[in-house]
Amino acid sequence: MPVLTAFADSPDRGRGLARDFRVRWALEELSQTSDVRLVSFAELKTPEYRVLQPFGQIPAWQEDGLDLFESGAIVLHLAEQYPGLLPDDRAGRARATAWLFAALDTVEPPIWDWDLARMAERHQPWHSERQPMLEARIHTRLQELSEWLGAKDWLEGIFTLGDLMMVSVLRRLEGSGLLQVHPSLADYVERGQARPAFKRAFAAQRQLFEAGNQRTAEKKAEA
Ligand code: GTB
Repeated sequence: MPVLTAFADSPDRGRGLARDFRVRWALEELSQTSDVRLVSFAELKTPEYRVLQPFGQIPAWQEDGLDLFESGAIVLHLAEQYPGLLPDDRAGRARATAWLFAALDTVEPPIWDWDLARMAERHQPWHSERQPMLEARIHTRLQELSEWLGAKDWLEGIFTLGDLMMVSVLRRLEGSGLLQVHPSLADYVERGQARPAFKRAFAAQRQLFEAGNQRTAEKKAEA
């Protein structure tokens, strides 16, 4: 059985926002399973773990004869092996892969910069001045993306790994109100989250998170 690593104590508090979730969702879309190995922050930084993931991060993937890291690479690797996330034709596969990269390399960076600023820099004196610029960068990308999407359900008409990654990236804006400025993208994310595979992956990670909470509560009660 392949093994996927995930946070033992996820700061996303069971909302499926850490990057292991996109792999879990892909596995469900492809009707595949894996074990999940929960890793503490301390373990992530050990030399043993860095053999698997050089940057000391989740997710990492282990299967017979292959250790892999980077959520995009793992999703692409899985989609190339099992039907469900890549079109059959060569051009369709290339277009879907382009959207995977667009999600990770064009849309995610401004979202990540904004979120990191909210989390790590909010007490800095310049934070409130910088935030509108970071939000404007996000809106530029969201506007461009919504123009491309138009009245389509999915970026290339049918659901592909590009949509799986784009929806995963946009979910990071949950609760910020930024996505709602672009109603067609809010609907797009809703459509992604309504997929049965998404729901199964979400429920599974939530169950694991709650089991972890339960264990922590029991340990506290014993102490
Ligand atoms: N490019 C890599 C990939 O896509 O696989 C990036 C992996 C990555 O950023 N992993 C993060 C990590 O391991 C977790 S997902 N961080 C620990 C470290 O660097 O020491 C990022 C993340 C964290 C928390 C939330 N959250 O709380 O909502 C969401 C996403």
